[in-house]
Amino acid sequence: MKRRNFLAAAAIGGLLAAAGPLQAQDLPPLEQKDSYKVGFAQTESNNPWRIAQTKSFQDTAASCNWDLVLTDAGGSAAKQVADVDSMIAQGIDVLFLPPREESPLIPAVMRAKAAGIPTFLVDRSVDPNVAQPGRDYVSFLGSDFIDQGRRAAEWLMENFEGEEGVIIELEGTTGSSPANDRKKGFDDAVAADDRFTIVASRSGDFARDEGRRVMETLLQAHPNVNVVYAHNDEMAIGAIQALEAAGRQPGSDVTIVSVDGTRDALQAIIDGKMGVTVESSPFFGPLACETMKRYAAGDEIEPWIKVEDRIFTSENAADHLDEAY
Ligand code: GYE
Repeated sequence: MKRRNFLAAAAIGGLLAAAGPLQAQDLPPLEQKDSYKVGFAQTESNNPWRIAQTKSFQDTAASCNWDLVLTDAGGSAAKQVADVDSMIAQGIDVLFLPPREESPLIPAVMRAKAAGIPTFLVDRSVDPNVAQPGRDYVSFLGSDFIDQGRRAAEWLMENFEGEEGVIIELEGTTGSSPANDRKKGFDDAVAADDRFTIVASRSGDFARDEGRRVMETLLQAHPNVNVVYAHNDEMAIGAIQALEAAGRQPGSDVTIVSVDGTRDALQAIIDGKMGVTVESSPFFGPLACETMKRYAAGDEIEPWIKVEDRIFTSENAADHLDEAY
């Protein structure tokens, strides 16, 4: 390159750098075609929510004409990163990713973009201080987890009949966006009501067995607990098992509030053991298909496609049991 041209190029480069973050048009485009090779990198398959989500992607693969590349990270963020890398090597057209934790998956998101693969985060997000929709990935498809936590707290504050609420909180996977945000939404809301104290808050990794084990331990330290807030239904069911094994009566002497809307949770509500579960839908396949097609057609995609959630209590749980997973 001649020196003059080099200087001109350098000046333009400098201007671009000064203009700040890349713009939406810098996201990899998606060609319009009849069928796509689609990657879905699942986090783990040890709970009904994850299994229902995977099935939703598999069902959609048939109706949306996808050649689906499916992986299961078995509960390891490092494995999920490796899974995404292998999908990039296999030449997928588009990636749907539920990042198990907020930070470790960011390099994989960046590599997908660098390889020209448009990426949509589904159900979990990444640290917004580091990677952003419209720049590093196309969009986040998912629920408002802060609002879910707040709604669980609001139900508790309206329905709790005792004088003093002693709360044990079972957190989801450490470093995951739903665990961070469900905690914030709930904790901030109950902090405004001085009947309630959160005496312990510990991770049960969104898993039933871990929820049961953690609850067993915390029960010994806090035998006066009378409220459990679990970040998902699997841990709530684990907590119910631990409470019953200790001779307690979930639903009457301990109020249980949770998030998801699994079949077992709806049944526990019907049986009077659980008070409420705020819905968090796992059925992302159809939304993924529609959003991907809109992107390929050149539509502007919102940075956050928010999923609207219902709430299940003794008033409506039986009506939704058939559709539950
Ligand atoms: O609540 C939980 C699952 O990321 C929203 O992950 C999802 C959560 C869901 O393991 O059951």
